[in-house]
Amino acid sequence: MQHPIHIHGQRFLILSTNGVSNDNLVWKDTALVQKGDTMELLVDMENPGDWLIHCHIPEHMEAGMMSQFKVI
Ligand SMILES: [Cu+2]
Repeated sequence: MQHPIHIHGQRFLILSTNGVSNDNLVWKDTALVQKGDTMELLVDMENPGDWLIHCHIPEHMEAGMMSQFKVI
């Protein structure tokens, strides 16, 4: 199972996956996270407001893969 994790209102770089540095740094709003993976992100929090981070798969969102954050 994989999870397309989406962050609303901001952009981010994937710095590493499972401790392995990413040499192809590009701004994203969604990352495809494989089962058991750990990603290190650098999030550009320049867009104020109340935002969501969630998995794009509806069943996963309903199961709780969703959270809110505020940028002030
Ligand atoms: Cu998911």
